[in-house]
Amino acid sequence: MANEQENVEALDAVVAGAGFAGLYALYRLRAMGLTVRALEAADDVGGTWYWNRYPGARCDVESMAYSYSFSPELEREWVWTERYAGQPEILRYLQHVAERFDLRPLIRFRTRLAAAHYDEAGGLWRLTTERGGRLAARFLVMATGCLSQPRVPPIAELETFAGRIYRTSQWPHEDVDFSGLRVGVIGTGSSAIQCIPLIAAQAAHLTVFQRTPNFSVPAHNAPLEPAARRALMDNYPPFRKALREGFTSLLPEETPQPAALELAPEERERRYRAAWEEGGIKLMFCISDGITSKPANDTLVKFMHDRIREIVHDPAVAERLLPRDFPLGTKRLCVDTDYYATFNRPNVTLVDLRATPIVAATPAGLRTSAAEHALDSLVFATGFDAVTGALLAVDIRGRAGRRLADDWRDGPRMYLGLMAAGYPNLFAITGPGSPSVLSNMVVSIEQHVDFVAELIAALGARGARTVEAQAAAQDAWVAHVAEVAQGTLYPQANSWYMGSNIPGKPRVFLPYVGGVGPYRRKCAEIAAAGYAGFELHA
Ligand code: N01
Repeated sequence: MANEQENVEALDAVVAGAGFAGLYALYRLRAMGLTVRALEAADDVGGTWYWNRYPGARCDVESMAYSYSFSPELEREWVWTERYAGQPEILRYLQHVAERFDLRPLIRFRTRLAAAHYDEAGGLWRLTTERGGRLAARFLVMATGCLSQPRVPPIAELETFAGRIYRTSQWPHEDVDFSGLRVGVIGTGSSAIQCIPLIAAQAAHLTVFQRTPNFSVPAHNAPLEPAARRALMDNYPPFRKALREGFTSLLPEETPQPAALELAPEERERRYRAAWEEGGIKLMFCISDGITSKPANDTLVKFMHDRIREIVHDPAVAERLLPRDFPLGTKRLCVDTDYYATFNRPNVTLVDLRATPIVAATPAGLRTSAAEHALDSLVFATGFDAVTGALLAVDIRGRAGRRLADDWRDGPRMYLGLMAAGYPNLFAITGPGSPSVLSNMVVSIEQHVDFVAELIAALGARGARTVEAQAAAQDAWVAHVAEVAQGTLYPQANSWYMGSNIPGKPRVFLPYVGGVGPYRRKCAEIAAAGYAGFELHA
């Protein structure tokens, strides 16, 4: 409904973002009879999977698990083709979901939410888009993603570079052909590790600019075997239940594992080998204490160092590829196809930026403290302002004009990673302090959206108009999130989990490491207790 006088569109709910979270939020809120719109900066649905279309982009969670569970019909009709789905297939899936559930008419594309100010008198969020459009809504659902605010570090004189510049996080839609070209990739995180083998196979020469070497395990991706796929498709409910109730939501079977040092060295090696051969992140989870005990973690690190030395022929290059300054898993474990072997190619050079930092770009390439590297194209795979970046990119102001950016100066503060005290009816899907990036995002997204939808329904049932977190409950949750993290090795790394990749960002562990199943049970208990820790107002 448009209020002609003010030219403000008034709605029950606005959802920011049309990726996995936004699409499901639209589906749920519309089903409750709310008037709802999504604002999406891109010209199509997909979120992460719309933007990150670089060569080799692929999910590191297995495809059958990395999909919605809310619709049995959708589960029956969508046929995943590979063990790990590539970006084009996931994007097609999300486009299919948008069409199948007729969500597109609810989405305003090419529309970025710029500001959200709470109007206390009206009990409304007043929203402004980047192009000056105005809306008003009782509920605002931030489905803006955890890894959606790209970070490109400044490089001196980059404007002088005569070649083309790409960002993995905003890859062009048209085909990029590196044939015959000298390409540089900056970064060695998950995005770089996926695109490096493919760029190396196409380019005349690839120079990898590495600041911190990373751990990566083989994906062993393959087409899904039709009979096994069918068996799972016919029997999804127990599989979904196991994902939801388990600790990680990444692997359906979570049998208890022994502590690393309880095992004889040969048995430990056998387990690590088996996990390596199976592929994917299982290596992290084939012992119980990999992320809590440094001596246990050291055994994983040694195993990985041995594999890297085995794969990479040139011992000097292998040594440069060995991660040494953080425990395995405290930065997101990468999953690759032929990453380390790529450094055996004659057309690939590894530059160690710790030894020889980048000084400046030149018209012909990049100059480090040791040499000039001639490049025709430069690819930034330099990461994101994770978890809080997309939320703080919007000028959010709550009660009495308080600014979220001020309230979060020393780190994000949310109750359950869902709501912030002083910001009524504003929900973050997979916000800071929830399992989010440590979990299977689709599982966590569905849980949060369901929680929010049920909370909104509870408001209606009680005749209440607003809900917000209580400050005391929020403080206790934030302290709990920090305390659980302190019991792990995570704080030992300079990772994006800790905000360390963004200059000036507070050093706070952003996700909740207490486990997906336990977190879900906690949320259910809170709801059953009449939404303990939340304030509901008429
Ligand atoms: O980003 P990153 P990403 N000079 O932050 C380097 C998910 N994801 O886009 O470590 C030189 O991991 C930086 O070096 P350092 C996944 O959760 C999933 O790769 O800061 N280098 C690092 O090497 C992942 O963790 C999938 O020293 C600079 C790299 O850039 C998350 O997204 C695929 C630099 C950034 O790595 C982010 O991954 C892709 C500088 N000034 C992504 N600044 C899958 O599902 C930064 N770097 C498989």
